[in-house]
Amino acid sequence: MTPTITAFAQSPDGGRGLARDMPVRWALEEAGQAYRVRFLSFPALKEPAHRALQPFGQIPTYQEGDLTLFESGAIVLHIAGRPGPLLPAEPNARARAVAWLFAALNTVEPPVFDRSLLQVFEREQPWYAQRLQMVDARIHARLDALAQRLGPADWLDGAFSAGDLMMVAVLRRLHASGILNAYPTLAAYVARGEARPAFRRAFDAQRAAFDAATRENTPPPPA
Ligand code: GTB
Repeated sequence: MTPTITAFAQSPDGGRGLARDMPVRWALEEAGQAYRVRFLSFPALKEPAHRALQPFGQIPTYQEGDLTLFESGAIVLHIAGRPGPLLPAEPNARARAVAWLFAALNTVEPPVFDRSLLQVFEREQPWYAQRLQMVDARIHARLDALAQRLGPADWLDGAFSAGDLMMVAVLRRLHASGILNAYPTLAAYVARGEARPAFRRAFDAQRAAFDAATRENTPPPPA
């Protein structure tokens, strides 16, 4: 059965693939699984019909037969659970790949996401610059440790896994900040993830959806 995921009807990221449907799309592409996308407006996210699928009124969700899932990490893990390139078969290696997925979401992402929120919602506050400095220091502490662990390797633990997929998805949020420039090995790691054909397909699909929504919402020029 073809799964259906949800995504923003017009993502506020401007088609940069930064919303959380992106790791889900990427995982589906890596798994060679066809999928459909249901696009939702911001008001529709908060309707009871969507909250029945996602209690917090957010994207993404995943529906396949009688399974409904929310939380991008849980969805990626579910997709990765099938035989395929996202989780190694050997139990210990598999457990370590899952640990990296949690590290991406639970340890690296919090300060990265904090930075995005700060920039969007608190830019006008008198303490903005000071707080940005603090958040950046927390990001650097995480990236120092991550770069140290990655070393010269291509991926975090042997072959590419769902852990790398989620870590790259999180680190991509830092592109606009320039912070990754201080970490050439992490920048190369992100570029390796973004060069994967499955990433490209996922990225192009979300960009095409964004472009189509933009065309639809742009009034025609006056005759
Ligand atoms: N923990 C949940 C998960 O991982 O699935 C979090 C889901 C989540 O944060 N969803 C966001 C959402 O639906 C979209 S991805 N927000 C609407 C709402 O809460 O009302 C977060 C996001 C949004 C926008 C950008 N951007 O513009 O760059 C990037 C990321």
